[in-house]
Amino acid sequence: MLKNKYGYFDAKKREFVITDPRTPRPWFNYMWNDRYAGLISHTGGGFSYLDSPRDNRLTRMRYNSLPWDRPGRYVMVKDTESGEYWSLSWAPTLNVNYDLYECHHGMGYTRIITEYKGIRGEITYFVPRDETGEIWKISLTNLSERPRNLEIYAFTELLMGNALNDLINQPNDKHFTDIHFDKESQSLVATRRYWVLNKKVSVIQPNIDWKYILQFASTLDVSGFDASLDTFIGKWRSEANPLSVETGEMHHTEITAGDPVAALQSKVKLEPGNTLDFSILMKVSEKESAKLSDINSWKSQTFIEGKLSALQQYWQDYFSVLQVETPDEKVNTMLNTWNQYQAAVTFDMARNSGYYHGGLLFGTGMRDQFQDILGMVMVEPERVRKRLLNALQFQFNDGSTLHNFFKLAGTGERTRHSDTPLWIPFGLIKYFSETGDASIFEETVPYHDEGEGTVCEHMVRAMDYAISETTERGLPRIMNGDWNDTLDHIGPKGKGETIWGAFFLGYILKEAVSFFDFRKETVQVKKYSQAYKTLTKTINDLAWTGTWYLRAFRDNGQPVGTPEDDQGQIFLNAQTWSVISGMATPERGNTALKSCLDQLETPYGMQICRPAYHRIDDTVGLISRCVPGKKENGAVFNHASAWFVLAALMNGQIEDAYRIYQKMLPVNSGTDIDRYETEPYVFSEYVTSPEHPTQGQASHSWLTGSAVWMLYIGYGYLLGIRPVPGGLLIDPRIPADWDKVNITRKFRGKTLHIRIHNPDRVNMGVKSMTVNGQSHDSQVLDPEKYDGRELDVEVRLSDE
Ligand code: IFM
Repeated sequence: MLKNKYGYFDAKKREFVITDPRTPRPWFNYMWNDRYAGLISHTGGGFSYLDSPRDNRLTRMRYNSLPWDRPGRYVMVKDTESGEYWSLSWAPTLNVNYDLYECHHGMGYTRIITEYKGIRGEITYFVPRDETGEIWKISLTNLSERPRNLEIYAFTELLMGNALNDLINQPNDKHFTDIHFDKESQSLVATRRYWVLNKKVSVIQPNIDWKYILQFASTLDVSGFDASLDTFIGKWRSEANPLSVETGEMHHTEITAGDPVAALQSKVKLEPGNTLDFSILMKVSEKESAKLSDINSWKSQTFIEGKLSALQQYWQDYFSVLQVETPDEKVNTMLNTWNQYQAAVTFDMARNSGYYHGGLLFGTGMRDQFQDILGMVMVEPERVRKRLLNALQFQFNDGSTLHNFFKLAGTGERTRHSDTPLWIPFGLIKYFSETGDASIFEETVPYHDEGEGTVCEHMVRAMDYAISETTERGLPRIMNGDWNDTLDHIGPKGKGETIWGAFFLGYILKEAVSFFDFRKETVQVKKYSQAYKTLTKTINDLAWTGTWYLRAFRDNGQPVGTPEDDQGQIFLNAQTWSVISGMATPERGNTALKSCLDQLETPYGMQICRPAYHRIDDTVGLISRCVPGKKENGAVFNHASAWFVLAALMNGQIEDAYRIYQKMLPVNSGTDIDRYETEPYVFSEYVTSPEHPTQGQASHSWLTGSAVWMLYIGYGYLLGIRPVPGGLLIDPRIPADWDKVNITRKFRGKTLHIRIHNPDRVNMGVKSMTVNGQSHDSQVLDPEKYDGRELDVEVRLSDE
């Protein structure tokens, strides 16, 4: 079993179980559906929102706060005999020593189990798949031998509206809250009498209502309530010791101004050995059509159980699309569960709503969105299709794009990052390769400024725009940065050039050529093949240093990333993409990757560049203002490190690729989890490199492009089962000591049971392949050519 000192993986239940709450950071999970989402830490901390974490936040979480993850969704139990009270999620009453504490972070739910003074509490937090609300499902068991009189307090701090405004204008914002207790539905009914929907910070406010009401209810009889944070918590106190809990007196405050809380009290008696099941409900409805009594239907145990099992069924179906069995338990754990799950989270949360991403600034990044489909597209292609069509609205007529957009505001920022438009063809071709759905290219989508075009036109405009934004000598202008956001001052005058961007453009051109070739569109094939050829020559003429490729040229023509530089000497992306794009000659590709291994390999993966910038360099940008060894300034930036794994696999350096892949797995962090700090079940954006005293420390977990890339590279290149326009390409590139791999993959309406045999212990080379017992000549399998829903695929590797 995989474990560390704070917990272990339960592979069967797909849970990470935390057994000691004193983790080095709060360890989070997500519970969400298409509209309603929440973060939940292993202590019950976190926040919820509807549609947009910036514009429509429901509950509050304070950033930069101590303790770390406050507030959250708390249920406290008080023993009326002793007066002692404790929380069912450890926080906020941290100092209690429980006889048992377990937090089970599972798929879309988090269950926290505690035992204290003979009372066992189990609280399961989840968001139903099809409701705008959340449920805290609770069981209390009396393990002691005497009857217990208990008071139960459930509470959460409300925000209701614009979270950015709440942060900067809370003393004024609190004049618009409105909460009362509805006797009929026995629920607290909360709303706000205005809604800030500005696209930026502004003193001008729109004259509109918050469109929703939020109801907070219990399935138990309510003996008291409070809507005012001040009266519930009391003066000079915190959520760790609320006055109302201490005194047992709720104030029944209904507020029309003030800081809002939703707090309910219930009183119960538990006989020895008895269990009481109840739930706390939070439901959001549109104000105009809301019927307060609707929450009553949520109160039945059947409803609650039904919603929980529907959620479990959803995830069971989700994982049935891809399951693997390799000799490496860590790879299995990541690919079968956590990596897929994290990919689903990034699909919906982008780089926006997390503990490290406050949900106020980024919205959905265009480039992130078109990459983040890589996991979800296998499972819910229709949802991905809709998402792609939606995102295309943020492309301009000339092919350029907004850099990011906000769901409710309907617009975002135009930052002129050079790579962003090119992720459009990237995502669309990947979508097509998975689904074979050519109809998407005929859909019409408006441009963000004027006019409209088919999806195919959108894609072509993105590429043509990128080709047109090249300098006289034919390299892409870096503009305000490329994938590396922090290389943002290399080309302020419009002359600076990106070498990584050139390889990326080359990769997209190559992909476009195969795509148009598949569609038999010869004009496009010719056009983009020519562009690829010309660009390949230009890069190789201008950017090769003899040992690796340069990263960029500044406005004044000075190169970035030369062997002579004493900082920012070598950049990983320029080397890896020289191979991924197929633009490096085999000799240069080998040399470039060897330079990466010599210069950039660390115990945690590959550094993004080295040496990190120790002096500020105004002609490079933010990268050099960040401390050395962290983030883009020389950390092991997992997204970029993943691309090394990809390049090495493509280059036939399988053992190197596998070594780096393994080093990057968060599961490995168990060896020194106190140093690593973040959740061991998901990738973090980066791990501090040896160039910083905190080396080995991870940060910005969950919302990172490495989630989808490590998944895609893992199943698509390492195990080598990869969608291409013509079907599924079978080209495993596995460690030589793996004798066999089994894969179940649903693909274009069929279930494929793939068995890879490696009797000669080689890394790669498909010697023979059979489908349903019949020999199959090509490595590309088109399942639509076969009858029946199940296909047995036998693959034999050999270097003969
Ligand atoms: O490429 C970006 C990404 O869009 C957001 N996180 C940081 C990456 C590197 O700068």
